[in-house]
Amino acid sequence: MADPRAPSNLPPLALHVPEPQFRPGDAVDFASFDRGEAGAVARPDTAEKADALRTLPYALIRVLDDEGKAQGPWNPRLDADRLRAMLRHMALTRAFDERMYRAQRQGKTSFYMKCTGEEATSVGAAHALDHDDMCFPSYRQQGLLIARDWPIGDMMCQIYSNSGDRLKGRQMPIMYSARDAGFFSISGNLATQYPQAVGFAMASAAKGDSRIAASWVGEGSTAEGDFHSACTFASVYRAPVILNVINNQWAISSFSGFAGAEATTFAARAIGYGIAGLRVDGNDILAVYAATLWAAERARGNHGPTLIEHFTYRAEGHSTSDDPSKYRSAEERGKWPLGDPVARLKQHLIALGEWDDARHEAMDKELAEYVRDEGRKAEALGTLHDGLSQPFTTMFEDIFEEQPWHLKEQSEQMQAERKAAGI
Ligand SMILES: Cc1ncc(C[n+]2csc(CCOP(=O)(O)OP(=O)(O)O)c2C)c(N)n1
Ligand SMILES: [Mg+2]
Repeated sequence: MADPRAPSNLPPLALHVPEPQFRPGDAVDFASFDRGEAGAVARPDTAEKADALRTLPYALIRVLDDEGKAQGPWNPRLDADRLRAMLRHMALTRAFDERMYRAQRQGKTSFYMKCTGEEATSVGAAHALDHDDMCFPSYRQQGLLIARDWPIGDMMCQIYSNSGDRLKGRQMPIMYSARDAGFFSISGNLATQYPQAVGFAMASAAKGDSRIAASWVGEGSTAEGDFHSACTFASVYRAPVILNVINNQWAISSFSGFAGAEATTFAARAIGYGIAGLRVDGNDILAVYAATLWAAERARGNHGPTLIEHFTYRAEGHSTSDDPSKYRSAEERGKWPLGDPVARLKQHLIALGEWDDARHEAMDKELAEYVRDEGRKAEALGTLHDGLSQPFTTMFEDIFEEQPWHLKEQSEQMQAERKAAGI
């Protein structure tokens, strides 16, 4: 028998380990990125069979061109009032993020996550969905709640885990839950919301209801098994669901290559499951709106699910616990070839003669004051500086309708130990 340790005359194998294009200190040039032309991608019928849509996951649906003009068949032709409402929701999301980021730096909360640069992906989707369609978000979709006009004061109380927090301090800051806004509780376990959304959509179809579901994951999270089982179920049962992948290029300090971006697009995952896949410019709110509307119409017509990759850029750190200067070039944000979603919609409205710099400035000022006032009201109900607002004794409550014996026992033990420790 041949000695397995004997030197082989075959060429040595080499393991490929992805490496991002740019690291701290590198000059950034995105010239190799092909963004295509605004208006160039055809818009198929929403009832089209998935195998006739196979080129779409490799294209990039764009509506707004560099002059801020809306181009091509995906132009949703929205009226100026709707465009201004979307601009306002994106600007409010950004103002809210700014305020809460600073609140974390002031020690008022332990944690915050911004969605700067990605506002269009949730605000655009919220405007295209019906108000009662069910959303299964990740932690970076605060724009959904804001675009559904959910009170920002309620979101702030959740972040502060204060006496106004409906969730009684039992969720991490920013892990909102708002049944009345059709916003499913956020889970820190990545991608769990995907099978939940598909399950909701299947149930909705099985009951003959008319509500569809939509879910969002980051591109990094598509490497989770839950992403793939959700796609299988969605395909098999033709679930009325929109599966959004927010490709913001980074998963904390891992670049998108570690989730498979070097080999193909995230939208192209759809092909293997036999579902429709679209790839859109995620910084172009008109493209996001149009793609969501297309997918919603497809789902409502019982033609099945759609996977939408939103190509965007995480302009800031992953969270307040992150320092992106340690792993990526600071130049990336400024050189991003698809610009900024707020600036692009503003430019579009100005090009239409429906907006101007003075109005934009006044809106930003008004929103900053609104966020500050709501912030003061929320802070009056407690922040991290004030310690716990929710009594310890309630920690084991509200899990079951009737508290089972083992939780009762654990609660009593905790209270006895705290008493013994003099806390
Ligand atoms: C199952 C699981 N694995 C790992 C983590 C830790 N974690 C939290 S966020 C994150 C990165 C996710 O990146 P991505 O999916 O691209 O979303 P983004 O933060 O870019 O929006 C990781 C690894 C987690 N919360 N859950
Ligand atoms: Mg990401």
